[in-house]
Amino acid sequence: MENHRDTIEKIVGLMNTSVSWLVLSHENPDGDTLGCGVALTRLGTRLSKKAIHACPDPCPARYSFLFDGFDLRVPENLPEDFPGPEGVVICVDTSTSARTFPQVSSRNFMCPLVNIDHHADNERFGDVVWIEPMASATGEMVTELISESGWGLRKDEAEALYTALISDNGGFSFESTTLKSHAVAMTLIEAGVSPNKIAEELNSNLSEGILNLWGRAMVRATVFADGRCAIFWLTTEDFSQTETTHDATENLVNFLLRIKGVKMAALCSEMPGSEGEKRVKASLRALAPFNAREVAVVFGGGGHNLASGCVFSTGISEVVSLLMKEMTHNVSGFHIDK
Ligand SMILES: [Mn+2]
Repeated sequence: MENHRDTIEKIVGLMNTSVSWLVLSHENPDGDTLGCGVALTRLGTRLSKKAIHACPDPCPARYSFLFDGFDLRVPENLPEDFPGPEGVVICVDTSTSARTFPQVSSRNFMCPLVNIDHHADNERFGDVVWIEPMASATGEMVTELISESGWGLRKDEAEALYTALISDNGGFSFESTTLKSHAVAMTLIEAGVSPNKIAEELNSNLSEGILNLWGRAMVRATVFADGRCAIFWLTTEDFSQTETTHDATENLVNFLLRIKGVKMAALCSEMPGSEGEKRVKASLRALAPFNAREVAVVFGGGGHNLASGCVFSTGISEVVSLLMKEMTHNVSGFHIDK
């Protein structure tokens, strides 16, 4: 197997020789994919590349502070002539090509495609593929890439990467956090990041509507499977009546893991579907050694062992009971010391 340093060298070489970079974030973007995208496009612009950052969905309000003076393009489809034969396409934090623009699946580019990600189930699309399942965020990897490159790291780039890092590892609190996560933070703080400033940007940006939405979920919190699992849900009416959108639920599911004894949690939310048809998205979280991905996979989803998701086209009450059954089944095989 190829050494990861060789892969980094290959990616740095490609980025150096390319005149244009197209950086792609995944659908329903989170802090990790957006932070990495912002850092790379700012870096590209600093290196006199033509750098564009695009995403199939708009940026949630809580990450808008990252985009001061820089654009996130949200096109229906990517321009056909960009980045062109002398360019490079870089997908960040994107486990499957279906989670980004259709051109990635159809390989409709005249230039190489680089895939940088930390999802263990990444389908390894692209010409140069770098996957580190041990990284707590793709931001960890992009920081390493830039550190190895000799390009230096400007403060605003480091702030975007620090945002990526802490939004994916829960401010160094998740199981995925390692010594390396902290070493990367040191690199970013050395480049001028104020941890307090970024934490404030991320944490102190709620609205009355978001609190009301969360309240609706929380009053429905249901503990089951001998206290090991918990679930709650939100309907389209909950979103419309609180004037919120689905991105107000990012990390909401983690609240359930704060119930003492709960090892696996799920949030089910109704999403607006086409032609009035309802879709339900489930976000699952687990504490090791429990495995949220195993449950998501049963319903055609995927993700990390401790954070996964799946989408249903059945009604929400059916989704809740299906998940309760599967989660109960999944955790019942475990015997853990209390
Ligand atoms: Mn990530």
